[in-house]
Amino acid sequence: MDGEDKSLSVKTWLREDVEALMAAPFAELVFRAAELHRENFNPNEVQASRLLSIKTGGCPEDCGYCSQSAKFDTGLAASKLMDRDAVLAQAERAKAEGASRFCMGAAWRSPKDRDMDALCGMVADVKALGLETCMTLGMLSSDQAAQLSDAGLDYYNHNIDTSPEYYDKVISTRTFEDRIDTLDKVRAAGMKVCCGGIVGMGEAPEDRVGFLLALANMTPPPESVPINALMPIAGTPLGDSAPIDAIDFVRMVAVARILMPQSYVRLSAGREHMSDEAQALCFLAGANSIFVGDELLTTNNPGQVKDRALFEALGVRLV
Ligand code: SAM
Ligand code: DTB
Ligand code: SF4
Repeated sequence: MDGEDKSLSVKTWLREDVEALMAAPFAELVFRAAELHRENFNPNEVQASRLLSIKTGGCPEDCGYCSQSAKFDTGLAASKLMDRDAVLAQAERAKAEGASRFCMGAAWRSPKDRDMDALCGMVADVKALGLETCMTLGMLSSDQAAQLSDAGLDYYNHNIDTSPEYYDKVISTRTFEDRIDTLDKVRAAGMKVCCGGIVGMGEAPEDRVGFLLALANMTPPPESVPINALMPIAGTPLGDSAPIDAIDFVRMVAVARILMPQSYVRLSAGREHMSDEAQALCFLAGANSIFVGDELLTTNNPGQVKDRALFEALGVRLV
């Protein structure tokens, strides 16, 4: 694919292109990824997002990795949608701690129409602080997507999670096509797309290829691509999964960077269990976004003290 038109929205990747990248010698792969990274971004800057679970637990879906599904006994207490003021207070704290984007997540299959006014109010409040806004609320109707967009929502996160082929091994209550359908509505409403998935769920190498291929061939590719390493949750079907090898994880990041050179590639869940050296390799291989703070939605994240030390050592500025 080298030397082709750089207008990514029209480029179609072939499965064999992705297979070849996955099989490339590590040094070649990371070098190519780093080259493309610096052609498109400042390699010494990493974008910082902060998550908040605005509605936790009790979810009717059966995503096999998730602490928040009501189908599994994970010991997580369910709670109602947070008040607008409480969300605003958390966004203010996130801003003070250096986040530039605030991502609000709800454990729903879909939002209820009666919740839309409250959700739009939250978007407006967070935006008024000068933060970018992101929400992840499950499947949307076209009307709901338009309402969120009108309220000022910049990004909608909706992950494909894995390859189309492996999807129904992980989730049975909705299909891969349902996810694509919501992503189309998000685009049609004029919002930016945040879409990625999880590695370390027992998927085969060809599923990792199929997952990245599906993302890269979206037209256009997602602006933001979260790559999560599974946080194993006791009580879920995937609670005993073996952790993904660190080198394999870096490969995923590098291939994502090469396939989607203009997208933000986020080193998402799983930093808690990753060494500084593995994270440094991910940033070298083109990761340029993270979640900051002590917690993600329901699990832990390294937090400010550890992250400050890491980014100082790397000479990286969080933006
Ligand atoms: N309910 C909404 C949905 O599923 O779209 C939004 C919230 S859901 C928690 C957002 C994403 O977080 C999932 O699609 C999945 O990729 C990621 N995620 C959830 N649990 C995880 C875990 N234990 N480890 C890694 N990533 C996880
Ligand atoms: C994404 O891809 N990762 C974030 C965000 N999108 C919503 C969520 C990670 C959740 C990790 C498990 C937890 O904290 O419950
Ligand atoms: Fe519900 Fe989202 Fe968790 Fe799936 S990932 S169980 S939809 S909160």
